[in-house]
Formats: sequence, C-alpha cells, structure tokens
Amino acid sequence: MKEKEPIVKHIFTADPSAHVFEDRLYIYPSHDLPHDGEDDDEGGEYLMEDYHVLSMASPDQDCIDHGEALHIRDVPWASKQMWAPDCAYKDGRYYLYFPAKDSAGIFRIGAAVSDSPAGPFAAEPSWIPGSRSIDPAVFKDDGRFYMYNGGLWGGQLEKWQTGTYTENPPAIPADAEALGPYVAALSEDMTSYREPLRMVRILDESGEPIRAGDEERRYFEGPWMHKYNGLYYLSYSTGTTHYVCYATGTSPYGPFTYRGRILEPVIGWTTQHSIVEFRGKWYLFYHDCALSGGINHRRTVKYTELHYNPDGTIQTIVP
Ligand code: FUB
Repeated sequence: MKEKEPIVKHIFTADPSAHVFEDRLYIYPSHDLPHDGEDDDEGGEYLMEDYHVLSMASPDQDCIDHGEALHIRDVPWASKQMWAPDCAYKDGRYYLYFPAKDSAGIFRIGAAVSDSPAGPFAAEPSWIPGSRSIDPAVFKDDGRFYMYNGGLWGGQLEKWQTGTYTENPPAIPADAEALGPYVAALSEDMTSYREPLRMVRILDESGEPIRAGDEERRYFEGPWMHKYNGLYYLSYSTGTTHYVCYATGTSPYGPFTYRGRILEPVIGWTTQHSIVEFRGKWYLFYHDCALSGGINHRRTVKYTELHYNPDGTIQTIVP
C-alpha cells in the first residue's frame, strides 16, 4: 500500500471516514456505482445503494474489503442515495451512520448496528428523529458522542433554514452569514439526539462570520471533527471551490475560527476526507477521480500522512 494511491481498485469508493478499532484502521466509505446518468446540481449522479467496510492492519499493508455491510433494501425507510457514512463504537456495539433519502425525497440520517466493526449492520426501523441533510461525522469527546452533518445544494441544507423543510427556499445573499453544519450530542442509545440541533458558526480571523459568498472558505459539506493538543478542529469541503479547509475552536460546539486549507483540489468535483491518528502518526483519508479518468461519480479513496506545524496549523497537502 502506498500513500496517495487507491486503497482498493476493485470497487469505486468515496467519502472515507477512518477510525481505529481493535488496533486496525477501518475505513467507512461511500460505494460509487457505475451508471450513465448525467451530473446535476442536486447530486443526482451519486446513486449509491450500499456500503462496504474496508480495513488495514497498518497504512503500509493491503486493504481488505469486508464485503457488503448494509444495503438499501434492508433499510426500511430509505429510498435512494446512500451517501457519506461514518461509524462509532460504544459498549461493544458499532453504529454505522448514513444519509439517504426517505420516500418523500428528503435526506435523513439513519443508524445501523453491529457487534463487529466490519458489519454486517442491521438498520434501525426509522431515521434518527429530527435528522436532516447529509454527511454525518461522529466524534467522541470525554465520553460523549457528537454528530456533525449537513451539505449544501443536493445535500438540502438550504431547504431547512426555517427549521422546516422548504422545497424552494430563497437564495442566501452573498453577504449573509454562511450556513454551517449541524451539531448535536447523541443520546445514550446512540440512535437519537439528546438535544436540539445547533448550527455551527465559522468565523474569520477578526471574529466576523464567514459569508455565504466567500466560497473559498465557507462550509459546503463533508464535516469532520478531531482534537489535537486540546484544540477542536472542524474540517470540511468548500464544494464549489474544491478545498478541504479547517477551523479551530475550544468547544465541540464552536464557534470555530478559520485557519486554512488542508487539501488543495483533487481530480473530480467533490472533495471529502477524514483525519485519524494511528500509532502516533496522523493521516488524511480523501478521494479523487483519477482512477476513472475524472468521472465525478467514480471515485477512489486514498490516504496520506498529515503534518502539524508547532503552532497547531496544518501543513497544506497538494494531491
Ligand atoms: O458521495 C456523495 C456525496 O458527494 C457526499 O455525501 C458528499 O460529501 C460528496 O462527496
């Protein structure tokens, strides 16, 4: 296995959420399926319908595909588009979190449970009550689990500005505060929120909110949270400008201050990532479309080592 090369080539994988479970690196990606559908602004080309769990004994060893871990046919409430997932471990059980559209075409976040990090996972009968939009990322801090999620455009975040789903919301003015991801702590059962969703705020270096028109820095989708030297790092994709950026704060709820870029644009429209520490080194897992020759919905997961500067900033990676 080499850095910046596909971790598997026999299937197309994207949106990697990496975790260390049982002293192995487990990767929970989306599974891109080949089809001839057109790209659109709603993400209609991302027609995924199942998840495979991948794992490696260490980054320099072969990556194993543990096979199908969950299929949409076994999710009672989901109709289509199983997008970026994540996984968390608590008290002997593994919880796979994933977005999918319900029968009304509204993105919800579901949970599925297993006693193994590789699955198979059994889906809960319905989505997490109150959940909406895409891209769940679950972060454990001091024994409590927090879920971050949300995505613009096809991810439907704009449609929830009033708190209820609105099919055609007004455009957000460029000088308005940009939308951020949601955050909420999870209940003890890990399949419901213990508190109302809050929207995370991302500020600039002067303490002013990042504006909706600031496409090089504003939140688009794909949140991830990690902690380094006591500081909380929220990282995310800027979508239209194709960066993975980060912002830091002193609470898992934020606010967060924009600090810079982690990953320059990759081949392909989407960029997604996760950050994980394994045996004293930090790694960025990400995807690109190089293997498919640039087809946006045929992506491949890769990884590379991540380096911090002494002041806590992250060295930008050029793919
Ligand atoms: O893979 C489908 C969607 O594309 C994900 O949910 C987004 O983060 C983007 O990568």
